[in-house]
Amino acid sequence: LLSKKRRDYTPPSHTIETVDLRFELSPQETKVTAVSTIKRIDTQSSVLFLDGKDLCLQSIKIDDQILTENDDYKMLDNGLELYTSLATFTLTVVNTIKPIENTSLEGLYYSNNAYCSQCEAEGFRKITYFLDRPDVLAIFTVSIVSTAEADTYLLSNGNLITDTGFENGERTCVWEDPFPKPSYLFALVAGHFDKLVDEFTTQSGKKIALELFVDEGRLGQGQHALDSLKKAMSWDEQNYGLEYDLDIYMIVAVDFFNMGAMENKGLNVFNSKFVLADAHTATDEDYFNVEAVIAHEYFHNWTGNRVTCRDWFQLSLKEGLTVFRDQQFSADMYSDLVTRISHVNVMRENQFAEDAGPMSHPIRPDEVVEMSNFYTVTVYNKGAEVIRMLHTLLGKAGFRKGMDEYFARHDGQAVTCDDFVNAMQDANGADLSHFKRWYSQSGTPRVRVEQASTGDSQTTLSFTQINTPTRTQAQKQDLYVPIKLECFDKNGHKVDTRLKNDTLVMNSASTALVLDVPNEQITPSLLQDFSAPVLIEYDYTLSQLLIIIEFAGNDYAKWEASHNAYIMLIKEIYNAANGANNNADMQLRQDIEKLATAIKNLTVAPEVLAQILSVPSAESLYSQIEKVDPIMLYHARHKVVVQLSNTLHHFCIRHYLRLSQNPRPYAYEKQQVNNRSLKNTCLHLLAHSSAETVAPLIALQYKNAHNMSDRLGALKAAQVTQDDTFDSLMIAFEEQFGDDAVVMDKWFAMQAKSSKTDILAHLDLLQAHQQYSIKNPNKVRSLIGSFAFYNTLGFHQIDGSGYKYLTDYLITLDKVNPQIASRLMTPLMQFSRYASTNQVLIKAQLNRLYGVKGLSKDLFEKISKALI
Ligand code: B3K
Ligand code: ZN
Repeated sequence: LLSKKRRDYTPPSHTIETVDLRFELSPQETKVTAVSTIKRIDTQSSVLFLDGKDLCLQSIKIDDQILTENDDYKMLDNGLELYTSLATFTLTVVNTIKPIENTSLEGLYYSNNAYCSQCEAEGFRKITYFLDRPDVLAIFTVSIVSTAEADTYLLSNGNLITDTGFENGERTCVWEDPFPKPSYLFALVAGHFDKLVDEFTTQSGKKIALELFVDEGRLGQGQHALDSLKKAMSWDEQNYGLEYDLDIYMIVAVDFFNMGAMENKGLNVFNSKFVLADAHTATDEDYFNVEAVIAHEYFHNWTGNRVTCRDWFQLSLKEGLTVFRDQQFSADMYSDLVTRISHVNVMRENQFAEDAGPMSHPIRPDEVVEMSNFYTVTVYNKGAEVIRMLHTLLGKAGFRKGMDEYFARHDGQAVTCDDFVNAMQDANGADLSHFKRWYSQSGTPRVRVEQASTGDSQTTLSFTQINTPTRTQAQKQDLYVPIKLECFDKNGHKVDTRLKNDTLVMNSASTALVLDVPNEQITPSLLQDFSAPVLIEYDYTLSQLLIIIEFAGNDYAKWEASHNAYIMLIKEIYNAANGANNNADMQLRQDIEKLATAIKNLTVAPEVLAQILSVPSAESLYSQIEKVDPIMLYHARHKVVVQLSNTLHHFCIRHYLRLSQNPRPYAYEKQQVNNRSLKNTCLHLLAHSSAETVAPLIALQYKNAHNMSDRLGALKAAQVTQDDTFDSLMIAFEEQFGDDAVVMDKWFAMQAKSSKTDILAHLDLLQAHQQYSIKNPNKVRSLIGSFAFYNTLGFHQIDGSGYKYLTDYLITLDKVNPQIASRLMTPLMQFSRYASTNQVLIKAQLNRLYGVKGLSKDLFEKISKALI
């Protein structure tokens, strides 16, 4: 399979200055006419290559001359080659496409009675022949013609300049986007929607019309999205001085969408999951996510659209930066700590795994077969961590100066990650050449921290980076690693480290820190706030972790220490199950007792306590144990949770009852969210205890729930108890929400995570459910995705039937939607972290998949990497 390499970049031979697109819509066959004004850039060039895929060409013209195949142009597998030496010309291409047959949801597709487009990264070539690359920026004018009166909205980017209304059997709307943009930012949506309108006045006094389009009957679920948009708009003005630039901002919510949302200029398309929210149907977490994704797409208007990527290897230029910006925004809107913890968990559960597996790549990849495969946690989340380190190193004001410089230099351009770092560097007079290695190096650095006496009264902490070779990079370099830390003495007093901002900056492979306190008294709290995307290796004792929990001045450090304590205990039980320690159970009881006492003594905010009471997921533990047996790890973790639950029973009951009293009408506001979070964390933990008092509490909470957070909280707790309550609540849930597609995704996910022994037969039944469709990515992710990613006992069955089930599904799904199939493959990709029995079983399935004829590029790229 042909791969593209970053180092092979060449500028385009031609550029397209303007394009007039005309769509004559029909689900079966839509006619597309593209009239482009083209300018030759490379004066040597007599060939223009245009990308095209799954298109039916009708005619092609240069200026007024109709071209003939083979003489004037040649059809190739992936586009067409046009022979011309003209310096400027007008190209007219007419072709047809079949939206209704497009189940890949890339290009223009028709689903739920509406047309919708998705062009990033390389989907525009499925609409017309074009220079479908991000460094060709054109001014788009789009005419949409519909003969269906039911299509109440015909939308595209920019401003509506003509609407003929429905007359003589058709209607035409014309849109003009004054900002030159690459083809991946083009969008078209047409169909019937309900519309919610609002308004925003920018800091310079310009009025912007805000329009939100949702399925009929769902207007009541749209206000939170619009409110979030307004918050994001003012946040970007206040924090980065960035204002919106068109007169109108439209968001459309659709049920069939491959990812979360898409930042098309002036016309965002959203997965309805990230728009629709009301108390009845959305949890606090859903509210949080809607706000974050709305903000993310809005922030792209500057970081992505006004300044875009030169080529797709530079994807992190816009994604890492925009994720960092949305993380900052979420932290400001809600809670710094909880926001940070949720993003750190993503790094540890998903990104570290990706970076240790066959798909490991730098945040700026060097080689790509299918670009869709590189919208990864590495490019997005590790990319954001790299930006965060820049922010740490340059400080808030320095970072802002760099951003200002970046826009001053590059507004309206398609640029590279280097251009971004150079702007940061020059604006601050800094030397970031060493820092730039983060863009080229893959893998998670480990930082080994050792502590030793220096004389009688001093301690040396030595820090050593270990950068292990990955599949594509045998040689690794040391990186620039900022490590935020505090040290405590045996009384919990903070030791003076003489570090600026409590941050030790490693700018070589190893470094040391000398402290004026004897060795046996020192407890370091390392990598506070997850100041770098690295793994820390330091052998804590439980007493040290308890000191941090008790004395650390910041909540992140307390959470991290409790997290490390859980990991330590789970590992001990896991190893004991291997026969290493017969006293393990007794030891666990004693240790949990100590940990529980420390937790009970804390005086922290409810959301902090909720985090501290949350035992790390099994997934985040995989990177902690070599060749892990997932089922054994599951049981070890479960044992720790049960012990914690029994030990903290009264404590949790007390909090639970206190927080359950006199609920106020639901609002998504800090205090309520934080209290609900602690309440439901307590209930979930209580569900693990052997006390019989818990089941009635769960049932009662479900019955009285007046919002989705409490309802789902009860349901999740019921799932832990594994009794009949769970099944009956699930039936009640389905009766109540059966016709709400977004809510039913929660139900499918709960079903998929069930520990029923006949889970595979159960999954078959669920696939036959009337709400389920293999064509709907949300459904596939909820059911098959939740099973493969989170149902440890079901997926890792020792006869390999879980792996086989997923593989069978992938074979079918790949023909429907390769992008979703490729995402769903992830659990198989990470086989090398499991015990050899599991590895053999997974590899057998990968081999089977490899043998399937006509596999998509998406799957093929991943399997070949996994099997090499
Ligand atoms: N830029 C889009 C992602 C497009 C994915 C294409 N396979 C959404 C986002 O990151 O905002
Ligand atoms: Zn993005």
